[in-house]
Amino acid sequence: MTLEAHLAEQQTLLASREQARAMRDQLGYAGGTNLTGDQVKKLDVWGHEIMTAALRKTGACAALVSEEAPEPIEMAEGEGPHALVVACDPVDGSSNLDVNGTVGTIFSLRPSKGMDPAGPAALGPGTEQVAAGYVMYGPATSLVYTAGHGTHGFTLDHATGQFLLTHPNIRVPKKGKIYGINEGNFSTWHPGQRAFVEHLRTPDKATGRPYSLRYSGAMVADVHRTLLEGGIFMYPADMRDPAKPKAKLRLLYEAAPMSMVAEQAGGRSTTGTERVLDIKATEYHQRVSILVGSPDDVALVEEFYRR
Ligand code: AFP
Repeated sequence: MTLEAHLAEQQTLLASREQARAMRDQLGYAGGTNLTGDQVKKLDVWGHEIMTAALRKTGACAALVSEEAPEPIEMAEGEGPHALVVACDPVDGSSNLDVNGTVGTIFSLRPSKGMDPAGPAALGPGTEQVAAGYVMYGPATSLVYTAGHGTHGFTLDHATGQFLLTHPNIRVPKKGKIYGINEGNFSTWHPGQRAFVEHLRTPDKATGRPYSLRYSGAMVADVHRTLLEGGIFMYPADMRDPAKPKAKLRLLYEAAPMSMVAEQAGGRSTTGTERVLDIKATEYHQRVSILVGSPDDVALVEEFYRR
């Protein structure tokens, strides 16, 4: 090899290393924590900015409650009906970003009720949502949503840029054989929650046990699987101090929209003792327990909480 050829080869190698580093850093940690104490990734910030700009452009939105902003972002200026308040987790499952795992975007729409400022219209029970859904960025990009008349799934066709209706009227199986939960937190759970998971792990042919465990770290991916295959996804509260249960997932832009999607597909969603959609949000970043999935599996976990 000549010296020139060797130098050219080294330069190409260096350029591709730079490019690779830039791509890797795009997924990396941006520094700081968000309101709910989670590490903020660059894509979280980017997702929030894209969502804000896009909603502003529509003229449909009066305010946005985003995981990445402490207070609602008012957007009543400009033309348009501004009749909706949107709550959104722009990048749900962001701890998956560094390992190229599945993430999603969750959204919830409520009427703005003519309120000015409109942000407070996002508070109240989840039954006030007029539509909800999520986008999942997996091997394919899926959009699943409900406007109160069933839950429907679309898949992005990259060739045309269109979302095609691939899963009309999704129905959650009555009972499943998969559960999803962060079992590392086992010792902090409500006794009924612990007994339920012990139950699912105990072999019994007649009732289809043991269940299999699947957990991705992104609620969007775990709920999506649960909608299609049945079973139950759970993020129960930390009950170390029973007087002060500490939940992790956010009511307005995680639990309420996913509960509406699940219920519209024939599933159920509970905190263990209460229907999630009946819980009145009093704070924008309120947290709540959620156990969501097949109606029979959710009924059974509620029974364990009552025992
Ligand atoms: P982020 O949206 O901050 O990445 O959190 C993801 C999430 O809210 C939800 O999508 C997951 O189910 C859950 O948290 C995972 O939490 P653990 O890492 O505690 O299991």
